[in-house]
Amino acid sequence: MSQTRIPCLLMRGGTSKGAYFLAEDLPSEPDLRDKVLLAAMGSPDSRQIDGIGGADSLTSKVAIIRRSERPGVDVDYLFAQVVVDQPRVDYGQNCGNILAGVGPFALERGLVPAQGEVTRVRIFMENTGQTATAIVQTPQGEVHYQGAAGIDGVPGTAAPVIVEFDDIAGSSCGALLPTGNVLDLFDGIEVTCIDNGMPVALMRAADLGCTGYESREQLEGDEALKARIESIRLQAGPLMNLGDVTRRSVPKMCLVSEPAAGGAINSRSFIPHTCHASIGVFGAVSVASACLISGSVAQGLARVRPGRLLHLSVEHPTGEFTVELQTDNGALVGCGLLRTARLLFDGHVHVPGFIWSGKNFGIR
Ligand code: NQM
Repeated sequence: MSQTRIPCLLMRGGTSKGAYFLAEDLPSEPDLRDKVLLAAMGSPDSRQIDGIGGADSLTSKVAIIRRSERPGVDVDYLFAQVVVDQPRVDYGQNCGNILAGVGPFALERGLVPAQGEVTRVRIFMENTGQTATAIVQTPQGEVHYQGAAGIDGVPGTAAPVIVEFDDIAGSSCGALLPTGNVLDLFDGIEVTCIDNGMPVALMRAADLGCTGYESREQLEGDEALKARIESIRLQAGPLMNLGDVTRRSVPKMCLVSEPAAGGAINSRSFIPHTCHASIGVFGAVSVASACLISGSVAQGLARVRPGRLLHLSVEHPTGEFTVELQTDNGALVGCGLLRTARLLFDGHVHVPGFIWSGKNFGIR
């Protein structure tokens, strides 16, 4: 046999899609593992024609999961962004959408037993060193995928996966406001740099000559705008403690404007070079958090009712994303959100044997 068969579940997690692996089914050596992931997804190639990736950064994602040895944690989850058109796998960011499939995967693979109507799965997120709890529907002792929960950006409805976070401030940058300022000035544009789960640089859409309500395609096609945003990103990255971000997928860049559909704020996010079809999970948490920070570019535009438990609707190109924020004396103390996930395919992905001959070459 000239190919190596690797057990893999293909799952939709929130508004993303990815390949989910048990860590033990992949090579343990990181460089070899990256070669295997690139081959599995079909990168580098803008069409990913020779792999199972979907030729879009939102569908070229991988979750690597193992049983955890940490106290009070069920599984460790490492997120890998397989770059579509470059031979590169990026571990420098987390993904909250793919996270939504980690609880179901852990149950499917027997890493966690079903506990009743719902099962709480404690997940250590290796990319940022933080912990989340996913609440998965498990009536009759198995994962239930059908249900009535809808999320914008995904057709139809499915079973809810509630995800709760302990404390995700400064996940990658070390502080909620990593530059030490609420506002920074780059190329004459006021920017709020924030990290509540995801490093994001927020700008007022109007300051960049946009309405903020443009379609993804319109923004994608505006090369001059993208160049201005990239210039700001390259300056913001080092000040956010991310170092040189030329080849990194963070910080995400987000244009904000007043809500247009009854939400708290309107957004268009670049992740970082293409415009998101909706908005990333942690990206939305960071944008919602900025709405509460006095003097931020978001606060002046946002409509937020005061309270300790807030539901902030972040509008995006295909609808909205509601983030639950818990506050205490004005400080953020926790957050949660609703996602759905669905198992799409359970099988083996095949990679050429010359890339990796596998642990049990040809016998799985
Ligand atoms: O922000 C896209 C996505 C993401 C990441 C990206 C995400 C998050 O929509 O937590 O979910 O920002 O590259 O999957």
